[in-house]
Amino acid sequence: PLAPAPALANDDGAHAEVTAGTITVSDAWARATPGAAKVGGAFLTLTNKGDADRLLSASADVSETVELHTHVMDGTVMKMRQVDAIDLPANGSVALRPGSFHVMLIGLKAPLSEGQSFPLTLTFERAGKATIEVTVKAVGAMGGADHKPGHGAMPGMTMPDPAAK
Ligand SMILES: [Cu+2]
Repeated sequence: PLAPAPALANDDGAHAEVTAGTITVSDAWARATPGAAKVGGAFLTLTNKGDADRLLSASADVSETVELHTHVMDGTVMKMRQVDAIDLPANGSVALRPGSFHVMLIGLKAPLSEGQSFPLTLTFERAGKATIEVTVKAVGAMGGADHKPGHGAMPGMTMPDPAAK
């Protein structure tokens, strides 16, 4: 007789990735927020092994509102803008990352602190819903947590050389 297949260790509630239909959601993280900040950003990777789909919305309990945003150049200034949906090409992938598409958490009920995690539910037009656990990483991770432009490296800053005479 056939031995039963070993159970896959993927049902423990702490998924590094989740799937909905043909879509895999992975690498979900958010930036820790300084105490007074009321907005935060969450980022993740969407991989689609089927027909084109669209991410229509996201929801989480950590903030009052959750929006889908992108960054656009307005002249020389990078601004963020809400989008109705994020297109997911057939057999393609889309990265939500700082400076590009992201999930915007507006009206945070409490600061996001490093090491914490929270569930984020994504709704796709075809694939339906997927809930992934978002891990909060350090404040300094890749850019400004409050989406203000100009959070790059400080220009022209040099350290005095203590060995100089
Ligand atoms: Cu935003």
